[in-house]
Amino acid sequence: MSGLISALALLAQGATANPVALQDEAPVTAELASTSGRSYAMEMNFRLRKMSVPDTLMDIPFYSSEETALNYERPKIQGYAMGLEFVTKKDSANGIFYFEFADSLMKEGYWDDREGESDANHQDGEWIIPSKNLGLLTFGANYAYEAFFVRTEQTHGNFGLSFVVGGGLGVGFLVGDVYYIAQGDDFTPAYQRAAQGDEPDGLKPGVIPVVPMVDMNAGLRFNFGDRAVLRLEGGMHTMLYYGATMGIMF
Ligand SMILES: [Ca+2]
Ligand SMILES: [Ca+2]
Repeated sequence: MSGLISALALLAQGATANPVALQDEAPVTAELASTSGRSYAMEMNFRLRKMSVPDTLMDIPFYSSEETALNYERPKIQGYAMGLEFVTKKDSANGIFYFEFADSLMKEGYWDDREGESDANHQDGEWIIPSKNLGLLTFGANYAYEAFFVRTEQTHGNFGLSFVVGGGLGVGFLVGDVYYIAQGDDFTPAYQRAAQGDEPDGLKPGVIPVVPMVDMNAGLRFNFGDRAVLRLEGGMHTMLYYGATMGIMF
């Protein structure tokens, strides 16, 4: 019985001692909260992404180089996007506003439109020539939900790790031009006309000057010292992409 009483006394002591201890720690907690656990934060980030259209998608309208059996590689639609982000954060919600330039790495080359198996024609394709400055100027807004694995409060403000997933919409403006050489009236294939130095027939019709940027993103977000931010992400940015975003929180 006396054991129980002394245990209760200890508990009572603890109960009175604890609020004091919490009060002592309160300024520290508040300080941490003001930096890492703060409900509002902003970021300025630089980002770099590799974008590409997968071959499996290009195989639908065009023959692959293996199928044409010509010595011309079908060009890959791909490029590097460099841009800036402004991010506002509140708890698990991230609002990401970006603008960027996606510089095309697509080479000139032969695009052979697909016909039915019985009437396959590998001579009627077009030679497509992108101008040097071809690219997309994009801007848009994304939402990202953040699930915390390690909060910076748990590592004395040194390090944080979370999973981010989200998406958004934007708009992309085509910069530069796309020219084409068609099969000649005398049925000279476009690749042969290009090889003999024929001038392009003109601007490729049907190239869309404005494209919607549709985003679906997933990745990891690292916090360092509660000032530096790094995100490694992949997903869809109208094309498939993977990339890194680095910046500062304030
Ligand atoms: Ca055709
Ligand atoms: Ca064809």
